Amino acid sequence: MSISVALETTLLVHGIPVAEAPALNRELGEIIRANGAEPALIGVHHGTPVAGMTDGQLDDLLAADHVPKLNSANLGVALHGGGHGATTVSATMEIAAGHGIRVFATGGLGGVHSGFGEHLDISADLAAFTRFPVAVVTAGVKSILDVASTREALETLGIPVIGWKTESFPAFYLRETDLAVDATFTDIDDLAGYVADELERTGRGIVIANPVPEADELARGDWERWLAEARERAAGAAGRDATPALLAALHELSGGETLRCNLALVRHNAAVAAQLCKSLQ
Ligand code: PSU
Ligand code: MN
Repeated sequence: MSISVALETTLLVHGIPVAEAPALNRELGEIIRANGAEPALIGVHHGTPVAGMTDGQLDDLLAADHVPKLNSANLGVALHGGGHGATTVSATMEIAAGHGIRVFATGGLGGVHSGFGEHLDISADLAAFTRFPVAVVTAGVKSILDVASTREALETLGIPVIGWKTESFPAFYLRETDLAVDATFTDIDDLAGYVADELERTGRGIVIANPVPEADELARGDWERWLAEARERAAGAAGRDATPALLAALHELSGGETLRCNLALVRHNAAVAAQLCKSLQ
């Protein structure tokens, strides 16, 4: 089995300020190596899907104008067009699976949006779990979403939602919701045994929900205030622009508190993903 832990480029290119991206990428690589695995940053560079982007390739994406955000729908178009592209969870899972990579660390999954008018907006991230055999370590779904509807959608799609040391389905900036996981694991070798069997048995993906560390969680009251303001500020953004616009508005309105929390939970996910990857060897 692959010794690599996948990382995604959308988080770096569209999810945090560009100036923070090279340092976060380096740090995630160090965390993954310190926990016994190898990092593989996934993205599209000059029309080539890359699993294991170099610092120079990431710099090219960060310096380019309008790098498209790729999911399973527009990944092939970007490969055909020959430009750069930042992969979201779905496209990263697709490329990871093609390279035999079984573990992927991200921040938060996309899901069912709320507060954007009357039409549905459901991330391609969810359906990707029904197609690509990758275990994705995530701090739950971004709490900018309709978290309860997202949990139901995961259930509808038959996607296993596993809690790492938690019985509650976490919501990114918040450790707990009143929603449940399908099972809770507290031992990494036990988790690896289940993951290996499940990936092999089904050929589909698994959500590994890993709550943000206690010290980095946001206060619920602050969070609710910032979210309400950010929703107003990002109201003009729709479709693929919605998530980056909301995250950027939150980072600004919170004076960097949501960004600090976001970085902390991604680091934590990288550590757990690397431990899982090591135990899978
Ligand atoms: N996690 C983060 N920040 C992000 C994302 C995840 O901490 O920016 C990205 C992921 O790439 C995820 C995407 O797949 O947001 C979801 O976007 P959408 O809602 O448009 O599907
Ligand atoms: Mn969408």
